[in-house]
Amino acid sequence: MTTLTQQLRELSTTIAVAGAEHALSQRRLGFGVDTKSSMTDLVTDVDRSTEAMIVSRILTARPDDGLLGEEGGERAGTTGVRWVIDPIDGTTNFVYDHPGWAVSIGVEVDGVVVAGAVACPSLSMTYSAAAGEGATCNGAALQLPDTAPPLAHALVGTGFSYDSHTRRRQAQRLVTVLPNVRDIRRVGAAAVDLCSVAAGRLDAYFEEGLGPWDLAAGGLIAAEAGAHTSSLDGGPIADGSVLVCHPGLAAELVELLARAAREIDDSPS
Ligand code: LIP
Repeated sequence: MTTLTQQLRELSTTIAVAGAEHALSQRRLGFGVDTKSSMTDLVTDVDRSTEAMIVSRILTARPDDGLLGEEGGERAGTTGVRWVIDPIDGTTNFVYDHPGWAVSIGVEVDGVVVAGAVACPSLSMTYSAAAGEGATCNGAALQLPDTAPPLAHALVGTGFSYDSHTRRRQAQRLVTVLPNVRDIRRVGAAAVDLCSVAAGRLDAYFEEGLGPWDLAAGGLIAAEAGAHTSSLDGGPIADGSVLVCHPGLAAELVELLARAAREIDDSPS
C-alpha cells in the first residue's frame, strides 16, 4: 500500500519527465520569446505550453488539488495538496540551447513540500525525492559524503537577479567569496543547482530572490540527500534566500557571506 507522499513523488516524477519531453520537442519546432520583469528576464511560449500541459496532467489525476505555477497557473484546492511548478527553470539556457534547464515540480501537503521531481532532459537526469524517503537521480540513491571538503576546496554555485542594481551588489559579494573557495559555477537554473548539491556536483549553492517554484522540488531533493538548507544568514529559508551545502560547510559559508555583506556596506559606493 503506497502512502500519499509516495504517490505524489511518483506522479510528480512522471509529469515532470513528460513536461521535459514536451519542452524539448517544442524547442525543435521553434518558439516565441517575450520578457517579464526586465529585458533579460525571458519567457517563451514553450514555458507557457509546458505549464499548461503539466497543469492538465495534474488536474486529470487529482482534480481537487491546488496549483502555483511560475507562468500564472494558480488555483486554490480543497485537498491540502498544492503543486508548485516551474515549467522551465533556466529559461535563458533553454533559449540559448545550453543544457542547464529543467522542469521542476514540487508538491506541498498543508504548506510543507513532501515530494518533488526535477527533470533535466538535456542532461539526461531526473531527480526525485519524498520527505523521509531519500532522494534519487535516475533511480540511484543520493547521499552527501560524511566529511565536507575544506571551504577553500568547495565548488560553489550561485545565481544573479534580473535587476541590474541587485546584480551589482551580488557581483561585489563575489569579490569576498571567490578567493575563499575552489571556484564559482553559475549554471543558470536554481533547480539544477540544488540537485547538483544533492548529487555532489556542487559542494554548495546560494542565491537570493528565488521564486517558490525554483526552490520547492530541488530544496527537498537536496535536503533528502543530507544537505544543509537555510537562508544565507543560516536561519530558516525565507523570501527566496537559500544556502544549500554540505552540513560541514554551513557555518563557514554563513560567516563568509555575512563578511561579504559587511565589506560591501563598509566600502565607498
Ligand atoms: C532562473 C533561476 C536561477 C537564476 C536565474 C533565473 P528562470 O529562473 O532558476 O537560479 O539565477 O536568474 O531566475 O527565470 O529561468 O525560471
